[in-house]
Amino acid sequence: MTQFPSSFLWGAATSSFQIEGATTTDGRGPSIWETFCATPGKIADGTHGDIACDHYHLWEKDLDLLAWMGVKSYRFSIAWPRVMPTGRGAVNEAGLAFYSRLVDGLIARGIEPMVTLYHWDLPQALEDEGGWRVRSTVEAFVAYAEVVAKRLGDRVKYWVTHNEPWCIAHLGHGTGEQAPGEKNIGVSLRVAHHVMVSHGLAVPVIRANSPGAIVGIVLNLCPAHPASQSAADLEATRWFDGFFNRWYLDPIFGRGYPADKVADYQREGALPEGPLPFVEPGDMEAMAVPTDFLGINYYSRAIIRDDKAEGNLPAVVQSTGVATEMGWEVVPEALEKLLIDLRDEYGPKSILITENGAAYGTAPDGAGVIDDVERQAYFRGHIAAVGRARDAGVPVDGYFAWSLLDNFEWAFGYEKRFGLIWVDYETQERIPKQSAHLYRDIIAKAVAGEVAP
Ligand code: IFM
Repeated sequence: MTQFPSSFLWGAATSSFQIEGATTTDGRGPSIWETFCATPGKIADGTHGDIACDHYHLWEKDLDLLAWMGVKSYRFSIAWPRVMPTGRGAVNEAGLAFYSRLVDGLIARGIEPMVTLYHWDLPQALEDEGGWRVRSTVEAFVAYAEVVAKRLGDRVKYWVTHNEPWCIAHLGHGTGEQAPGEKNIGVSLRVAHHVMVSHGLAVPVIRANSPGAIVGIVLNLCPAHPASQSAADLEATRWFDGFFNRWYLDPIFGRGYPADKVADYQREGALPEGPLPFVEPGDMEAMAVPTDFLGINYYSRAIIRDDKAEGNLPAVVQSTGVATEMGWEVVPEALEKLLIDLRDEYGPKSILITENGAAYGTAPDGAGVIDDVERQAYFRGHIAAVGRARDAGVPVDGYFAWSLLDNFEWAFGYEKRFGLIWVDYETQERIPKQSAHLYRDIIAKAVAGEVAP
């Protein structure tokens, strides 16, 4: 039980492709996600984002829901192909005007906008030129960031360059589970590098065009807990932690790429021996650009077991057995530990939990009530964990629930529902779930200076 300060940034988050729909409206160009959705077998339920939550048309209704919940901030992303239909060059005024209206609508409701520049919807035209595999996309991203910052920077203070570089790189180019669907670990490392360099180069451009900007990057982190203290499990944990977390944290905090992981990737054939082929002079400095906050998306932890090690010690860390419909274990304590570990290891000056939430399909009952008890427990537990980390001195300054709305959950299509608000995809009706009522109460209490949750 914690008292959150009145300055604490309570929010909710979404992303453009997951909610907007209107993929061909008002001059928007195609993105890699339309191409991916059109590829048979890629999306579990065979759907696409063409309509999604039709937020492009229903945005005022959605902003009213945010205001009703009492959030102080709304984190949304800009669809690059809406602003620059072919990724570079010509700017689509209608696309920019949409986001300008959205920002004005938020401000009119007393809600602080937080803009994410890249949440995965790369213009297809850039992908056709090599996408994140090639250096020219770094330049294109910086130019795009400048266009958006110039237009919105007078009213937007909070900026996120990229959402979850691990997903962009690994799921998009390593396993191919997400767009553009390539399966090559070596390529995924090159992509990760370009994404992080583009972050570094965009930060000063955003600052130059948005007075007083508060800028950061968002990493999805998955704390790795060894199943036992055996050498094998500890080694496997090192491997996983380097692959998922340190590959991104270390360069951003000025440490360069972790040497143990470079050696792993060289041994495994994903990288050649010698200097990293994709690193150009100045890159490591660019990636380490000082930022104002570190954004963390936390959903679950991983228990790491080397199943192949002969005579391994018995596992002592067991799953809680409680998982969301994504199969992700529910462990709020792991978020608390992650925050403390990050403070001790990297010392970020400010942390924002930019996403945290749970997929459960709880539907309206006969009376139209959606009593999503598991999601309510998830939010209560994780917000309490954030509070404990704050009490322990970790500078966590905000928390954004994922997600405002049920939406297009990438390769899972519409099968997984993360929303505080239920969306009926046939009628586009929105119904606040009981978790939305809970979140509203938590925010109201915290803002009133009472102990929450
Ligand atoms: O829906 C995604 C979001 O786009 C990025 N972070 C994780 C969420 C849940 O999978």
